[in-house]
Amino acid sequence: MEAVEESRNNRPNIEWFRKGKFGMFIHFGLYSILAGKWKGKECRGIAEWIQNSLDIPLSEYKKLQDEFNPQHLDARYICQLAKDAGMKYLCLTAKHHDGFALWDSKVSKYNSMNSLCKRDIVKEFSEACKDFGLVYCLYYSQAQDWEDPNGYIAYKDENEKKNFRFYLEHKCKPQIEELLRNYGPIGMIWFDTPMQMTYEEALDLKKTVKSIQADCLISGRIGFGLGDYRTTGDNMLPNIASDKLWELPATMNTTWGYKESDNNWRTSKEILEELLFTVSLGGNYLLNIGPDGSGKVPLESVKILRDIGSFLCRNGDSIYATEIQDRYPYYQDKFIVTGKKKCLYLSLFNRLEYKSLEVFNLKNKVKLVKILQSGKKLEFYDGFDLEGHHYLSIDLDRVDVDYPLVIEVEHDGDRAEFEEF
Ligand code: H79
Repeated sequence: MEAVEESRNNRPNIEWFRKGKFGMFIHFGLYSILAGKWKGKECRGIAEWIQNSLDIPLSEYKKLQDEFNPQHLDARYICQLAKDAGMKYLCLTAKHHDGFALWDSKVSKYNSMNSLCKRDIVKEFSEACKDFGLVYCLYYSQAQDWEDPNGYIAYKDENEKKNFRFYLEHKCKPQIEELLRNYGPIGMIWFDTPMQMTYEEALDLKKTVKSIQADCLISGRIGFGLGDYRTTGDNMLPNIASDKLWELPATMNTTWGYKESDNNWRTSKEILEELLFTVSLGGNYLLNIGPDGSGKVPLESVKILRDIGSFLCRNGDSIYATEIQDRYPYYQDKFIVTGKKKCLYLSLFNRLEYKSLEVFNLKNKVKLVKILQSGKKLEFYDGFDLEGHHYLSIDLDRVDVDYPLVIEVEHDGDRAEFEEF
């Protein structure tokens, strides 16, 4: 590890992550074929866990390999979708907990090249990402492997009997090496569920990654604080800001892998608001799609991505390359604050009751206020309420406004500063 610590490896290139803010997560694998159902039984919760949650015998689940033929899975189509949605990076489940690899792995025969379709899906996405200018990232479940006799299985209580070291040396590390050597630059490896891996094992894995691609970021879920950035819990939006690198992985409905019965779609507005809120707290947003067994992206997901894209192509300045600002001192749901040097963005998702917006306690001297997407200038003035509190008042009267609406406030500071209440 010394070599790693002394080289620049501990300071990988993080610019793309800091500036990009928004990425696409793709959960795809054998489980996508089952769509949340096996022998007429519906699985509980997230569908990529179906083998585990319905106790499907491995011998049965493995048979899916002979059916795996996602004819409609088109890496270029998905990259185009991501790009049009305003996403800057893409993270594919190279290997999820079930152990099935989506590439031509020499380490284990349990892979897509040995399936009906004989395709190297990791390669297809690496080429498409390159063409579309997306940073390519890979999810790899490092501790759980429900196919390897020595991989861990959560909630089944037989992990003590396993020779995890053997799995680490003979499957996990060699597969990580394949992924990092054969598919071009990888932006990050998204490890997940370290379970009872030890510090030494996690460090060993980190060293493996960094010795091959020093710039490859490692997700917080490698454990022991060894990641290059932190990951919140799945779908867990923090309520404090942090300037350290972090990311929120989120779903559009309530599953990651495709589940036919899951129609709990969130609205585009809810998701967009969460994206903006995450960015305002200093984080990145990794939004998931789960293509079905044939490789089709659910229509609802496509619609959501298009809505977000249509907002971001006009209002992208409110997220990309923004830096953390002072927190607005009051809890309110009128606007979300993001910004960068000399620029503050107020994103409004809900129709205002009165056609003026009050921003309290702003210390910076305001020079100009305009609607971001049209450049239309807005009247503004300094006001004081009857208690003497200062506010910036922005006049939206006589302005046709469409929500969501982003207002850009030009000021004189390096960042927006708010006085405490
Ligand atoms: O890849 C996605 C999830 O599969 C993975 N993280 C995201 C990014 C994840 N790994 N573990 N968990 C999530 C925790 C999962 C717990 C549960 Fe269950 C699985 C709850 C419901 C399904 C176990 C099986 C408990 C009930 C059924």
